[in-house]
Amino acid sequence: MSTFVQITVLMSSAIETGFQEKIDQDIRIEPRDWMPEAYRKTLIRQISQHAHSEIVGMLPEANWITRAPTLKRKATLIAKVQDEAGHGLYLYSSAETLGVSREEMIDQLHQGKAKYSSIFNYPTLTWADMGAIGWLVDGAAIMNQVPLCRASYGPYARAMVRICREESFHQRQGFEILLVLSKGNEAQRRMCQDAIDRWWWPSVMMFGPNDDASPHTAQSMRWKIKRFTNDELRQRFVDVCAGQVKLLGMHLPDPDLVWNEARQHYDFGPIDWNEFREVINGNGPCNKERLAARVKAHADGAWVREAALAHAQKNSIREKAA
Ligand code: BYC
Repeated sequence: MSTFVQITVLMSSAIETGFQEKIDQDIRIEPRDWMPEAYRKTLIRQISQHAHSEIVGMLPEANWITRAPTLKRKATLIAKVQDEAGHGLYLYSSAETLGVSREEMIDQLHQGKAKYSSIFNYPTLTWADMGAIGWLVDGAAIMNQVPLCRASYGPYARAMVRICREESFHQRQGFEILLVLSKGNEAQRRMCQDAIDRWWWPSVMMFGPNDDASPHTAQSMRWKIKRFTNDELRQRFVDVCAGQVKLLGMHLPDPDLVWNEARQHYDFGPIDWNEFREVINGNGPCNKERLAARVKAHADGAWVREAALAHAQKNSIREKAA
């Protein structure tokens, strides 16, 4: 090895060590800082998948805007769906600071090359599903996303602060929908339990594969992108929900759910990983429908993007002329 190559190798390993030291000292990494290529790629993968999840996640709930039972419920649901759009936009902007364009990310989603959360490939069959999504899906999202407010990459962590505040409102509005149904008549109580039965296991799966089957967790923990493992967060979620479901007078659909005094946690039954794999590989109940709806919405919105661009160009010409 020539002296020049030796010096280059030594320098790059010193830079990489310096990077990890910054992470270890909880110093945020910002867009202009040096970062290993694999760190950048991991962030683009995770943040873009997260952004796609927010945008695709608008679809199951938007389905119920016209059928919400009261004007107040309708206004709240519209606001919630609008919030998800905002979350998607902060996250796309955050990923763009890593050198990927929004068009590239959206193309990958539309071509079926990018993942989005498994949970949004399930149908919303009744009004109670709006409650179950708020309580369980947003509840799982909060459990996963509060630690992301301390992620090592600045733009991602800062986007997550606002997102988490809004998610906690979403979670409460969902729980309140179920609380009202749980105090209603027999049919309403059945609807409430049925929604919990259908959304429970898919929500438990949202945290991703078990730690020993998760290819990315160990490195993402070293880089402090993730602060807790998939299984740690899943366990916290089960523990919280097992308590909250009692307030509804309902039950979680898991005969193996039992408090374990020694562990100080709830034990729970086996997860159907086969179902999870099918859903993330495009074969869930609604994958095709969701992607087709996104592609259509993007095509239908082309004129809005073109008009906004033309308007901005016209304004900038006027400003320069003034
Ligand atoms: N669905 O090694 P792993 C929301 C993939 S938005 C689909 O553990 P990682 C909301 C994973 O991507 C909810 N795919 O990966 C919105 C990886 O595949 P690739 C979304 C999943 O990244 C609107 C492979 O499995 N939240 O809550 O270390 C309305 C191996 O997994 C899933 C976020 O995106 C899944 N559930 O950990 C209401 C949060 N799980 O990329 C609510 C940010 C795993 O190798 N993301 N995979 O092809 C994260 O925290 C992490 O990316 C995950 C996975 C915990 C999800």
